[in-house]
Amino acid sequence: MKLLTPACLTIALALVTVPVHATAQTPAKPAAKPAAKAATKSGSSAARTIEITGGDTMKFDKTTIAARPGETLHVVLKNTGTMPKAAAAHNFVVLKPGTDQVAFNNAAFNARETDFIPPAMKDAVITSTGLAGPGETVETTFKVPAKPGRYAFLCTFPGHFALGMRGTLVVK
Ligand SMILES: [Cu+2]
Repeated sequence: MKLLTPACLTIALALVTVPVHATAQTPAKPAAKPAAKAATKSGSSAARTIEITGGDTMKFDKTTIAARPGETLHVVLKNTGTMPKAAAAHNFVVLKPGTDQVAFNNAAFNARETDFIPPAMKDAVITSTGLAGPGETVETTFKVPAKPGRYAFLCTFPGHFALGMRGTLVVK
């Protein structure tokens, strides 16, 4: 569903131009995508890479990620959509079991300064990425909990959880 004509979109993009956060996990050059996979990080932990996408339909392409207890996952989220970053960016957030997902999302609505991770509930986060605008990729490397179970993952951009942008990390 396209809400904006291409012309509007261009203008919106020009107006928006959200600076790319210079987090350690975001490439320094927003325009140039790394041609090849980033060189293995020093100390190369045996992280298993999971690629996941999210687009303008506000859904992840994977709703289940299976993992072994305690393994290291490298989740790479690509935003395949075209909507301006301020209107629809995506992130990947894994929550601890027992977290009230609705409450978390309600709190996230007002947490734009912290990429929609509500500071008051950050202890509920197992891992999270930054926000990916159209065509951008964000990633996170984390240790899967040792305890088998089902861990919710979601996008905390306002409205996306309600539209179904969520899934389950199944640890067994
Ligand atoms: Cu999203």
